[in-house]
Amino acid sequence: MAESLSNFGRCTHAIVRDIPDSLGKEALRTGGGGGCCKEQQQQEEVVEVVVSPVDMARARREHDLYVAVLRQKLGLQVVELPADESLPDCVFVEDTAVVCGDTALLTHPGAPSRRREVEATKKVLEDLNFNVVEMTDEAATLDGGDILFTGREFFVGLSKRTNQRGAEILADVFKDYAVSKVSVTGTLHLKSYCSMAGPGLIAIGSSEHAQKALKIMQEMSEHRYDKLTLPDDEAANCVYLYIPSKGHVLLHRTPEEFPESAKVFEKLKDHMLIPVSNTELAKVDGGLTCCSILLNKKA
Ligand code: M3B
Repeated sequence: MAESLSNFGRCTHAIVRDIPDSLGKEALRTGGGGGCCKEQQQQEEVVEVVVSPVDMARARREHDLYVAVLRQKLGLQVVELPADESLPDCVFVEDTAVVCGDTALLTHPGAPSRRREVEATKKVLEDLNFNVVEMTDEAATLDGGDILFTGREFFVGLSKRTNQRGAEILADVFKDYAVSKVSVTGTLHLKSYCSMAGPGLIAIGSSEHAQKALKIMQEMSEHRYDKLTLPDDEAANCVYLYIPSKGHVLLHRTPEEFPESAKVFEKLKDHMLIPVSNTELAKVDGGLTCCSILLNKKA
């Protein structure tokens, strides 16, 4: 059944995962170096390849704060999975499942090195009694970072990580919703430059790539969305939640990281704004949405 729009952003539980030591050297990155695959190095127009090392202690402090916001500040039941050293990207749980209502589609991540990340997510979702569907077609690939659910429909980014077959399977599983495909250019995932900032409100970056994607989404949709344009693409990846006791809540990148974008967020008067810094995981292409799977479990 289609979720009611008034439920958009409601959530009771979150799945997060600890950062393994292996992230620093082995996590995949598009910015060159480390785990960057050949295919990416050839396709990506890397103008300048500067590999900044991840400060692991700082990465963990930032991640702990993110988890504390979800657990203490917002009162969610947070399931914290242990890190797996053999899965350097495992902190980015968003990519392992797409959950809408009580159905959870486990993904088949585009990067082979990330496929086993799904196992731990599967276990949690089964324990929480979600209707869990697996993507068994080996030819299908899909990363949760390419899925934008607006409350009314899905947009699926076709990227280096998500393919047509993956998008078809998602459309099959979430039959109540329209599913439209958007090509992702210039970055890793669709949500590398957009996300939902509220019901009917799309946060979007200012780059040409981001604006092009927005235009395609608007053209394909039967709905009208409001937009929140952020000067920085990275800042357009924010986490919206609706918490009955607090109202509209938005986790967004800090003024220290993105001063101009923070000013735009600060104009949102109906939201409880929570700045969260993510300087370290950003070096391996991680944003705020990447680090959790948000669930709404009805009593
Ligand atoms: C990032 C995975 C990085 C792997 C998330 C969405 C956009 C800015 N090294 N995964 N889901 N990307 O984030």
